[in-house]
Amino acid sequence: MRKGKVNFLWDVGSGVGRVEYPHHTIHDGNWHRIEASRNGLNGTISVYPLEGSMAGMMPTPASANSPTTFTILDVDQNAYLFVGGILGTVKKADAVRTNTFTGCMGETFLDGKPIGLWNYRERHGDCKGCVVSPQRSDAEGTVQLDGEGYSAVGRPTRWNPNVSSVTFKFRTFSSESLLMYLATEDMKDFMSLELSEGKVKVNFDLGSGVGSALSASRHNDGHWKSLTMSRNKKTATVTVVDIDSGAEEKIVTTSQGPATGLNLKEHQKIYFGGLPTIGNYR
Ligand SMILES: [Ca+2]
Repeated sequence: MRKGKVNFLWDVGSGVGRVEYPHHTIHDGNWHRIEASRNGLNGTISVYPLEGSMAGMMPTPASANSPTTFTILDVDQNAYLFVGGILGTVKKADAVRTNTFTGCMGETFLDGKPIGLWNYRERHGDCKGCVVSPQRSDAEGTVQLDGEGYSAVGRPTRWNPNVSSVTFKFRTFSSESLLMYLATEDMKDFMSLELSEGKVKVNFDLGSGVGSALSASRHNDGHWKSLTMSRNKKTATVTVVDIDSGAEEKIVTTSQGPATGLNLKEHQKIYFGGLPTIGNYR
């Protein structure tokens, strides 16, 4: 960032290419999304304002070319990726003028792969990381939860206590989180879907004892997952599909005792992505 403007610099071995995004400054306290791509000698940068008066405005991408000859960026497994600053001990390209950053960053991707900003090898300064960064809203009828909020939906009007079916997508690096929760007023009947050490955990009780299962693999790898839970009386099946790879994991569990119905009343809510801080939960 130079005087609030985002600069993208690259060198594939034949000289520095540089492009500045000219249309917005980003040091206004609002969240922005920066997209930088390089194809051969050509570098392109776009800045999407996510908040403030320009929120939602589509960017006009800015491009430039670096000097000719080399077009391949040689990066191997020993290369470091620095985010928000460079260690003083590392030799940086002369063209890069700044080596620190003050502010918040989140939702970082390299070549389409998410980078967990708390999964670092070394850290300097007292930054604890930002828990929340805003999302661009996309499909209608979709709620995006960013780590602070939760969503409560009313029980569907037509409710068959003997069967449950729910599908949603999630994407997270968090190892412990609540994906879905519902319970009757007396808390005898309940159902929850959680991440525990990154593994998907289902728990439910229809009034006569718990059924519980935990996935073998972790699903907090920052990739989009599609989760489907379907219950027929005492048996619940949870399927988690990695949307990119298509890899599927299925867990099945049966609850104890004779009860077969999840007797949620019409006014009771189903929670996604967290719970209100006031209340009694099981
Ligand atoms: Ca029941």
